[in-house]
Amino acid sequence: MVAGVAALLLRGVKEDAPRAVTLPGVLREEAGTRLAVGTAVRDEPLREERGYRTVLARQFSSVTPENAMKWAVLEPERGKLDWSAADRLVDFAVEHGQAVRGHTLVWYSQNPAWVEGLKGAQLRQAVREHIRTVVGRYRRKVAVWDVVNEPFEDDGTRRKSVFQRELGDGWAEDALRTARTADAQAKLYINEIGAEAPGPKADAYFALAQDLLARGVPLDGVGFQAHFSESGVPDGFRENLERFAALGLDVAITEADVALEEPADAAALRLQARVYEEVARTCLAIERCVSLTVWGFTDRFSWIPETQPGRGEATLLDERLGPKRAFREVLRVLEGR
Ligand code: 9MR
Repeated sequence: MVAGVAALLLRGVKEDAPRAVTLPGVLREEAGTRLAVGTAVRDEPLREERGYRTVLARQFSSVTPENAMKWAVLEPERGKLDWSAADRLVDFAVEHGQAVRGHTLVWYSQNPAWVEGLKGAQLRQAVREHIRTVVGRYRRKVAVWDVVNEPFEDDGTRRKSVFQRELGDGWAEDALRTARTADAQAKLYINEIGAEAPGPKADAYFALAQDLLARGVPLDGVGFQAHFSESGVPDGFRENLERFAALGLDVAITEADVALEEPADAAALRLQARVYEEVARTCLAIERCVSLTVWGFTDRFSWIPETQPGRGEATLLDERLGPKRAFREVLRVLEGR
């Protein structure tokens, strides 16, 4: 017994890591083949927490590396690639029959310093090589790629980034075409934050999708992150997704969570459950909505408290991996589909 505990500690398992509790149902089973139910995954608990791994394997049919495939993580120094965290997740997914959403190839954030310093043609070459290398490595293992992430500002203009500055609007198209040369089968997506409801950003996003399709650029789907809060699901969410689906594209909810002011009381948790429910219902109502991914599945690991002090409790399970009302609601929606 004592030796067992010591062995766990030696392997780096946190003493206070929760065990997986029995949850009242299995999301991936209820969703069946209708849609993938996914989550963002962190490397640290994937390595260190058995309870986290157990819930991850059992509940979800799709996984997204929360950070492990970002350029700064993969290649902090030019030419020195570190695949360890990304490989760990891909191996886990293969072992548990899960799809992988590769996230993300070209994004304004989390780039290595050396990329931020490149100019013009050199940057174009580096981006192409990055995409070919990463997509090529995971061919047949990563089913879906967020090739282009968050290309717009809230006002619908192109987001300022090294790519936009050095390469102009064409970087998104170039990224998609390059990804297609590296993997003929993977579903290629653009993914956006805050474009859930009609408005300048969603309209610019729609115009981009239309334009790419009209010019024969390889594009299979559009992602809507769905980072929501107690203010609820914005009006027009469903209609907005439907117009993209009507273009012949798959749509996906890629990063759903519902941030609350801490500590959240029972009323806030009820409200949160309703928001999750509506997100799930919206996806099910749209035939082309092929996946519903949450941005972390336990309040123990979520970007919200780390970036929005005083807010949190945004996920389906509490810090001990116990079910919140939101989990039961999503389960109920999937059961009744
Ligand atoms: O959840 C991610 C967090 O751990 C990182 O620190 C952060 C870095 O910017 O990125 C977070 O994930 C983002 C995702 O990759 C793209 N959409 C917005 C997500 C939340 O910021």
